[in-house]
Amino acid sequence: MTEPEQKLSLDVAAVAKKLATARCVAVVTGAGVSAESGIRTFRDTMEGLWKEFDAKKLATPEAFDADPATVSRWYDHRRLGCLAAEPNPGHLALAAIERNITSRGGEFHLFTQNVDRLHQRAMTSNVIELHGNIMEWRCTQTGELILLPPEAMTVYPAPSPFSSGSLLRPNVVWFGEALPEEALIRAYEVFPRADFVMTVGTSATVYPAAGLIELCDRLDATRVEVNKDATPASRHVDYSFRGASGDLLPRLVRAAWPPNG
Ligand code: BJW
Repeated sequence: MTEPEQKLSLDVAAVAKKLATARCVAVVTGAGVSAESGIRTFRDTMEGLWKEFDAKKLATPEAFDADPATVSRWYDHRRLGCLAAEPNPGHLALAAIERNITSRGGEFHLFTQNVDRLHQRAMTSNVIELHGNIMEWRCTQTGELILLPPEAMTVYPAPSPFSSGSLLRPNVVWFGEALPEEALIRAYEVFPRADFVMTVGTSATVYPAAGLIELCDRLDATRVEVNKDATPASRHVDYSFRGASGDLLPRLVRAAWPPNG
């Protein structure tokens, strides 16, 4: 075994030991977790017909007001991509962590910035959506929600069935919009008291999600990052694992709860 591999094994074993005895686990995930399901990360999302657009400019209320047809078409395109995708070993490992922690009376909270619903489809129960989800759309006038059928919309932008003259927009949180209040209240309640916090597959550049891991107050807490690259969160953690979440998270689960252990 090379020296870096040896260090990784030792670190995984040390983190797994902490994880296996944690009482309250809080995780924040981002687009990197879904990359191995074939969903492009937010900052790498533009391909094909969308190459000339900038995701950061489309994900705003101003963009929707200026050009609702283009923004609706982009989100519908992404919604169909999410529906066609399947949870990957990273999603499944997080669901396994939840099962192991809660089966012995611990708490597990998964805060996700992802709008793709893959954590729920991987059977994680306690998923808190920080940025909404792309499957539901809402009336711009009344706020009523509708779960769209699994095929492309017929017209962009889609008229709202709830209020004449209004439109449907994706039920996601755009730049400059407030996150769901209940989700933030939960995050500000859970992170300070968690004894194991982990950030996975996020560039940790979009607030307030990027700051959640820093809310962890306990001196005895274990702070972990799993990401292909270094991020601003890397300097706030005890362990920064560099690699794919679909490899590293299952490895952590196997070390924490060995199959024959
Ligand atoms: C892998 C991998 C693999 C790849 N394995 N890893 C404080 C300071 C400065 C600015 C602000 C601040 N507070 C608020 C702001 C403004 C703003 C903000 O943060 N701006 C920054 C750009 C500076 N925040 C907001 O506007 C938020 N609202 C707000 O604060 O409201 C206040 C308010 C209060 C009251 C009334 C009104 C307002 C809202 C933020 C909403 C963000 N929405 C989006 C779009 C959602 C819909 C959509 O998907 O289109 O959410 S933006 C986009 O970024 C999306 C993502 O959830 C989010 C985070 O991206 P993520 O998940 O980190 O993805 P990437 O692509 O950036 O990174 C992927 C990572 O994975 C990379 O690191 C890869 O290396 C890694 N990776 N493959 C492991 N296999």
